[in-house]
Amino acid sequence: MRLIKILLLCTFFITCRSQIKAFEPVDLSGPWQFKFDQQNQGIKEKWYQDNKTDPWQKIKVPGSFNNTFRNSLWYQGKAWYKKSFIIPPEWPAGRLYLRFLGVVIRCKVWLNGKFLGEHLFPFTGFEFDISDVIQDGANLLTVQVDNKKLRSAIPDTKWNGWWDFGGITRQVYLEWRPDTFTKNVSLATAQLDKDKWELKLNVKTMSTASVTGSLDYAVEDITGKRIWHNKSSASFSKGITAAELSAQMKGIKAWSPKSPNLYYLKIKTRVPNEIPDVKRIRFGFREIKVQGTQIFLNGKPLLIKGISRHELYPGTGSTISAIRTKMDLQDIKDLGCNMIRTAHYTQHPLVYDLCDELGLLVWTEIPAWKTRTETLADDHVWKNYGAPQLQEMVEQNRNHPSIIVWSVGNEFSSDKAGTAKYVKRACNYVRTLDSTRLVTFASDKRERDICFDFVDVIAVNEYFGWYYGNIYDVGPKLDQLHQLWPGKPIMVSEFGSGSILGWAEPSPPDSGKDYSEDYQIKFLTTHLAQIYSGKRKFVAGGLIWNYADFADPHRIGSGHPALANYVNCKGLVTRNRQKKRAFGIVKNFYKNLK
Ligand code: ADA
Repeated sequence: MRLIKILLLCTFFITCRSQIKAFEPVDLSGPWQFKFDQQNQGIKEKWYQDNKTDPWQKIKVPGSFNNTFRNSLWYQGKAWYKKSFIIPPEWPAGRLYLRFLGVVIRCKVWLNGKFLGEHLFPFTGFEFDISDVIQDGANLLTVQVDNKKLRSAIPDTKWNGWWDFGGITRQVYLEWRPDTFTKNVSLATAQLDKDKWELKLNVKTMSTASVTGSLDYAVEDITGKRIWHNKSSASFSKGITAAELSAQMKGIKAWSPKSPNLYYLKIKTRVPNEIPDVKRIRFGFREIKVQGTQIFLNGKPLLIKGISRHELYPGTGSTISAIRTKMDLQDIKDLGCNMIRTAHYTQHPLVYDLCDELGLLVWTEIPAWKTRTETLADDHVWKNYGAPQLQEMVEQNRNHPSIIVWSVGNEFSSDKAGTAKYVKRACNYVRTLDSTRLVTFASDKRERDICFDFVDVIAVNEYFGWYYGNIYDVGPKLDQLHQLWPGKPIMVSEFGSGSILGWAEPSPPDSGKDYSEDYQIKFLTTHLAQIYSGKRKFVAGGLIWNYADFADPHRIGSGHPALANYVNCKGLVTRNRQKKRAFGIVKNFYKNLK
């Protein structure tokens, strides 16, 4: 009898486990059908309900149409994708969602001929509830993508600092969710004592009806040991119900680049007669703040040793494999860095996951790259592109302990009033979304900037000795900035020079665009020595431009080496990740930096 009971119990658990397992999202990656729409005929001819296969072509999702089809590298305009799918028959009643991780630049989405909605900017995710549109058998998903740059948008037509690879460049998932599920969790951690921390949660639950149930919270360490638990009954109203709670915990191991300790938050939403919803979020206990002219991480002064990394790789555009992403970030960690800048946009969720694991701090941003003043000051642009893009960047990535800086843009005219209007409202808006991180932007106006009052840390891009001045101007410039803004930390958010692998120059100059590896080494070592002189306590460190060479449409002519046409070659490694001599020099410098 006892054996039968054990067998029955095992069967029950295996069935339950397989059932929960069976509800994993369906990844719609793979072959889709594709058609360019240069004449913008698609909507008029209702391509969103075109079940024919001819004359559609095959394309891989995720990926870009610019590097899939011949002679399409420069294409900017409309293009259509479509895919048929069925709902897994084992999925029970509940809610069905389509989740996109990112499309470049804009898109409109239809399902079974019904318009679901649109997304107006690149590099952040979005989703649609398709529960009421889905049908038995095949469902036809069509997406109109448009990678034409617009003047009144963010990014705008000034964007030409990296290649515009258009398409469904990140994964698309089909997801089952119970009628009552956790839709959004924002967590924040604060240090109370050496190993005593506070965890604050704001949990938004979505429900299709007013129901009562319970919310079951637990925090576990990386071994699965439960360190905190809280269960409470809950009344969920139809739509969104917000719950806030905070808890203090002892014996916590903080997250830092040296010790990237991670924990799991589990939230189980139970409602009678429904399959429970279990949300599992990996996070870390980490605190970042500015005190005077220094940045403090977990109560200790932070010295940033960083580098920027574009999400670009030859042949795959901005769709980079998981293994390549991991190799890049491991390389950056081996370089001795403790921070990366995801210049100039919100990158694939895997980047932040890996930075959490490897112990790399992150500066992430929206692609307001040299955006025009009149565009940034425009209220319509703010409402449709600025605010929602900042909101998606923060809300989709805020639970990563690695992220410490939200940036509202790069090298716009922050010496002009119109831009100051944007910077002020963007920084303040980001703080309403998340008051636990630093907010700033990367300035190339430096001593002429009028927006530094709005930021937590002053960040300046400088190319002394490359575009202007000479390599020894950095120190005096930092001192000048400190005299103008004595109360804030300053960091150098970009510095770098171009080099061609194998080019040598026995006596490199002190300025000018010399593309030898020797000059890149001289440029970087002199800048690093001034940034990390140790004499300037107000300097929080720097972010080298850039980890790798990358596709850049405005790199041609005016002295740019022809063999590097359309390539920004300021990387420490080539596009294919071949190390240049500067990589070893920088590694040595960062490793010996105390
Ligand atoms: C600017 C810009 C970078 C890159 C750099 C360069 O600082 O922010 O995106 O274009 O110049 O390489 O010149």
